[in-house]
Amino acid sequence: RPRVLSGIQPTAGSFHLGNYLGAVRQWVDLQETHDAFYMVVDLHAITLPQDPKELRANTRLAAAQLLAAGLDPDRCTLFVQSHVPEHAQLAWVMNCLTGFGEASRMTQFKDKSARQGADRASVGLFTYPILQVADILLYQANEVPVGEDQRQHIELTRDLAERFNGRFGETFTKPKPYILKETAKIYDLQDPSIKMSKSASTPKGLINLLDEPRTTAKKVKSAVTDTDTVIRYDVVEKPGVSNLLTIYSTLTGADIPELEEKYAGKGYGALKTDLAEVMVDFVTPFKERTQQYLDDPETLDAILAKGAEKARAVAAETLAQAYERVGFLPAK
Ligand code: AQP
Repeated sequence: RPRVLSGIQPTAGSFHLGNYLGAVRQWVDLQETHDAFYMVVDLHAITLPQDPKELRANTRLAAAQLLAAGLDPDRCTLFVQSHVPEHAQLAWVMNCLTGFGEASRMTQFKDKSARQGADRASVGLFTYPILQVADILLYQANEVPVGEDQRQHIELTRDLAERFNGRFGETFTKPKPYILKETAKIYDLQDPSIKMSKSASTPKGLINLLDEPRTTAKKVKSAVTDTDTVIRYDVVEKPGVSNLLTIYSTLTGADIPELEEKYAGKGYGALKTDLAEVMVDFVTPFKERTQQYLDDPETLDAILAKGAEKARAVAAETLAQAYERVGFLPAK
């Protein structure tokens, strides 16, 4: 089976709809066909300041949401990044192979550090894509299911795999991004020119899966569309409506032309009312299932411990090989 690896940050508490449609949903599907490794990336989370208690609680919460979304610990390996120390260890080697200018070109760093104020951004935020390189290469992943915003980091991973292999001998698999065109970028409901994001979206533009379902319905109903009334998929002329159609189509399985036909002549109100209902039907059981996992932290921690053990077996082997190739003296 080909292998996939991906991760999600525990920082926001609730996952948002962009995280789910852009990434997590694909993770659930891929566990059926791939040898799948998924992790809650707490090392990445501390690139921005975190309250320790909240970070710990949010890490469990992220794992609970992944299980609620449909990850099955018997079909995939689910773990917490800091439980596998090899991530930080390989990251150091990768840091030393990356050019400063190369790292400076990462657009996510530019965006996030600009938002923070350049002086306050940490060195960790700067090298975060390189930790991500290590995350992926440790598992020799063939594919990495992510949203469009991560494409540049997968490119960097490919470059560094090639560089390491060229310099030290064939060691790492060169991974490919797994990005579904339709859901690669879910947009903010109030400003469909930007991606839905926990840090850049306003509360009304961001659908948190753990919000009260009533709140979610309200946000869908007040989504920005345009002054026209025609329901047509057209990302350039009608970004707001197109975003709603994408969400509707992915959550229900109805294809977009079918939806255009269904709502022909009906106006935006009808589309939004129905989509609000679809969303409520989706988030209500999701929220309940998440709570069930949170109510039983022992089971949750046991799942994560078993996942870490499985992940470590793979990661330790890759790291040992990389360390040997680099020329580190083996410890006796
Ligand atoms: N709007 C989106 N559309 C499609 N995919 C998205 N992803 C995030 N936003 C969208 C994908 O979700 C996965 C997890 O991302 P993350 O751990 O980077 O989550 P995050 O940082 O919490 O996501 P945000 O909201 O994008 O955070 P900020 O605002 O900090 O940048 C990834 O695969 C990502 O592509």
